[in-house]
Amino acid sequence: ATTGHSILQVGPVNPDVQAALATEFGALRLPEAPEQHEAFLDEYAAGIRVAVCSGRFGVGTELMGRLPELRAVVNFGVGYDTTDMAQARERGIQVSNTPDVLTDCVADTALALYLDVLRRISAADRYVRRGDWTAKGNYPLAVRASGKRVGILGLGRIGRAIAHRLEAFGCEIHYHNRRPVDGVPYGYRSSAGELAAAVDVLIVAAAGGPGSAGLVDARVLENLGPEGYLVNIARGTVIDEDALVAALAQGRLGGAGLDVFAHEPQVPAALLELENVVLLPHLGSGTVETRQDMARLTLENLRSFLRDGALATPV
Ligand code: 8YV
Repeated sequence: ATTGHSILQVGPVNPDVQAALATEFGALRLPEAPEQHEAFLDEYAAGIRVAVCSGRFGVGTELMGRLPELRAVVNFGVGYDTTDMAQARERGIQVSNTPDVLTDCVADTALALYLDVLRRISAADRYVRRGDWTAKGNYPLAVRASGKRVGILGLGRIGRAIAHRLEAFGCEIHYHNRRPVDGVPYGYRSSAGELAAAVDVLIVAAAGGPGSAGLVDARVLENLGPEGYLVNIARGTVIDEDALVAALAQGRLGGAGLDVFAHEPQVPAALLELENVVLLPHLGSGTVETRQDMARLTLENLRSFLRDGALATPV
């Protein structure tokens, strides 16, 4: 009763997970083309009890509404903002993610962006490759990265790992979170705007989803100012992307390091022109070791649910 068409793969997933789903679990796969969804769901929806998804492809409102027997959503990744959590809660559908195993790599990525955008590492690399070092001489001076005042927006597991790393750089850490966190030596600020006003660099590490959409708006960016920097390793939706692009294009923000965007894999064209912006293709957790751990944890959740009806790491 546990396999054979009761499991649905939604969107592309990690290759190890995909292989296990196909061979061990006989999972169905939602067709890639949206125009094929209706016919597919008419045929299979009634039997589906578990959905496995990842990244941009979650179990959204419409799809969840089409799966009357759905009992669990197993998400590869710590963020589950593409799954309709309100409906899941209402219908008693359990949801799991892959916390902890990716914390270090995502925090490392935040630090890489932090160092890159302040010290202009990627831009300087382009300078060398273009032959500008010989043609134009020394590269313009950058901004000191050690000892800065840094604001962490969202002091969860990843935010704390980022803060911990920045302590070693002699940074003064402030944070904003839905509620103050007990037992941390960092200064709490009661809003994103207040946090931005108090720091040189704002690092976004908040969960995505409806609760944080547009949290970093034009006002927050204004508080950060032309000497301020922004790093985002969370979700593109946490920032008003149009406001960010406008602020960067008009020099009202010092620079930005971005691993995530509002409409991935689309990156606003205006950003491609800017030397003070570092752009990454959502690779925060993207190392061999971490993706293996995430795959293992995803399958552990699936097996645990099929065996006991309980997920290993429910959200
Ligand atoms: C993605 C992530 O899940 O964990 C998250 O929330 O954003 C990433 O690890 C990964 O890119 C797979 O889509």
